[in-house]
Amino acid sequence: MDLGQIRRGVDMGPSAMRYAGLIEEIQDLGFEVSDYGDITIHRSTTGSNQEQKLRNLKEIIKTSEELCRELDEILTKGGFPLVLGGDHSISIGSIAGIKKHYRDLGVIWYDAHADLNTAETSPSGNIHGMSLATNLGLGHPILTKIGGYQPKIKPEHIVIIGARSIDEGEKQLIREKGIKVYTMHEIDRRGMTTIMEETIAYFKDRTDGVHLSLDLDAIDPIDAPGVGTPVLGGITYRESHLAMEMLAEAEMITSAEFVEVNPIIDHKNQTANIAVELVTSLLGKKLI
Ligand code: B3U
Ligand code: MN
Ligand code: MN
Repeated sequence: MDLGQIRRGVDMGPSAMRYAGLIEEIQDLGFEVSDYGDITIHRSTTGSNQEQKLRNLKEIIKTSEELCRELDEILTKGGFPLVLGGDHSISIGSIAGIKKHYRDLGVIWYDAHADLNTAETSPSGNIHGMSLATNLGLGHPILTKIGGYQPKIKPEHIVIIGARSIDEGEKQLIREKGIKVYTMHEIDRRGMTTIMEETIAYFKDRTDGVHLSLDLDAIDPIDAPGVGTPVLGGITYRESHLAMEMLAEAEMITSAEFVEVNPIIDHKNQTANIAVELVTSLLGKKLI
C-alpha cells in the first residue's frame, strides 16, 4: 500500500523484497514459508482526497481491517507473521491483528520518525506519520478501533530506536506519555550494543510478545536510499545487522514488519536487499 503518504512507489516494496530473494533466504534458514500474497488495495476511483487532514482514510481503513484479519489467522495457526510494506500505515492493521494474541504486546519502532502524529498535529495529513499514535488509541476513532478494540499498545510497551525527525506535537506526546526513545544522539553516544541490551532487558518482564516494526528510513540514506522520506544521519547498515542479531539471540521477537521500501527511488534494489538481509539476521542467520 502507498496510500499513507504521497510519493508513489512504496506499494512495490513487497515485490522488490521478493525479487531480492526473501522467501528463498528464509527457507535456507530451515523455515517453512507460506506467502499469503499481496493484500488487495481498495484505491478510490473518484480522485484523491489529497487536501484532507487524513489522506485516503477510507481506503486505509478497509486495507487495515483486511490485514488485521489475515494476521489474526496466521497467529491462530501458530505462524510467525512477517509483513512487508508498503508505507508505515500498514502497522495499524498488522498490530490490530497481532495484539489480539497477547496481553502485553511490546513494540520496537525502528524509525527515523516517531509516527506519533494525529490529524491535529500532523504537518502533512499523511497517515503513515500517525500509525504509532493510532496504536496507542489516539486519533480518528475509526482508525483507532480497527479490529474492534482499542488501544492496542500501552505507552510503556514501546521503544523507539533511531528517531531524528520528530514534530513538535510528537515531542509533547513523548514527554506526556513517557515513551522510551533512543534518538540518534543516544545511539552515537552509547553505541548500538548498549541500546539493544537495554531494550531487550526492558521488554523481558513487561511483555508476553514483542513486535518489530522496522521502517527502512531508520537506516542512513547512504546505505538505504530507497525510502520515501530519507533523513540524513541514520543508523548504519552494520549497526542494524547487530541490532537484528541481538534480537535473534534474545529470542524475543514474535512478529515483524519491514516497511517503506520504495523501488522507484532505490538504486539497483539495494534497499530491498538490505531489508532481506536484516530479515535473515532477525531470524537467526549467523556469519559462521
Ligand atoms: N512526521 C512527518 C514526516 C514523516 C513521518 N513519517 C514519515 N515521514 N516517513 C509526518 O508527516 O507526520
Ligand atoms: Mn515510519
Ligand atoms: Mn520513517
